[in-house]
Amino acid sequence: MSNIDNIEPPLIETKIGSLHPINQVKDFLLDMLSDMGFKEVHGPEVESEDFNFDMLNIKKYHPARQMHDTFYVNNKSNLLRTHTSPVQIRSMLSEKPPIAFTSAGKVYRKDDDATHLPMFHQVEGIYVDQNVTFANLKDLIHQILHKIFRKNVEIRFRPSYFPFTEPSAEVDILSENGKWLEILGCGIVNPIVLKNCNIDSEKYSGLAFGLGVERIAMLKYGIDDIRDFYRSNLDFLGQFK
Ligand code: 2NL
Repeated sequence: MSNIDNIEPPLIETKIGSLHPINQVKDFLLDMLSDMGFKEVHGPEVESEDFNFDMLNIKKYHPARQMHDTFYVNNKSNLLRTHTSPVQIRSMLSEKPPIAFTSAGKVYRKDDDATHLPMFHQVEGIYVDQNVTFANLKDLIHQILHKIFRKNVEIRFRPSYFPFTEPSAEVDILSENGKWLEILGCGIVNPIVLKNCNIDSEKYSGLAFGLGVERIAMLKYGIDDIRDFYRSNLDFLGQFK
């Protein structure tokens, strides 16, 4: 009586996964920068103090060096990178200008609240050539932000300070409710950093920028708690398919 043809497998509901929203935004940024001629470079997440700090003109007693910001391993000689800049430093030591690099990935800082996490993702870019000016930087940042947000989004450059750029600026966008929101940091590469990489700072100049991927994703999708990205809640993550 039994016939093998009558046997059917049980119906199993399958859920199709998708790329995490942070990786979607990261890949979007890297693809856009790749189209503009930036080459992605890679490096380690465990760094030396030298590449993470000294080479970037962050001197021994700079506040960013204090133990409360940085996760040290092996009693202080190594650390978890606090930004992706050391990847670009390594690449500048092995390739001569003109260069245009992007570096992206996880970075670590001792932070933990609704807008800061001990691990977040950064995308950085650096371009070093003859006659690179602040006008080139402004133009590039405008192009980037118009691609990420509305075509005519309003942007403002605010003077700021980073040890590795001079001059430095933070860039804000005007949100729908009329508030200025900080979106990225940038500047002209400090000649000290070029010299540290054996690049002639009389002949060459550079522009650089760095942005937080979680921050861009929060602004793009209107999310106000950064921790939502890492709760592994499939109802939340499923919205970004
Ligand atoms: C921020 C600001 C920034 C850079 C990153 C950079 C890298 C090298 C040399 C000089 Cl190798 N500068 N990167 C420059 C300015 C700002 O990031 O707020 N990031 C989340």
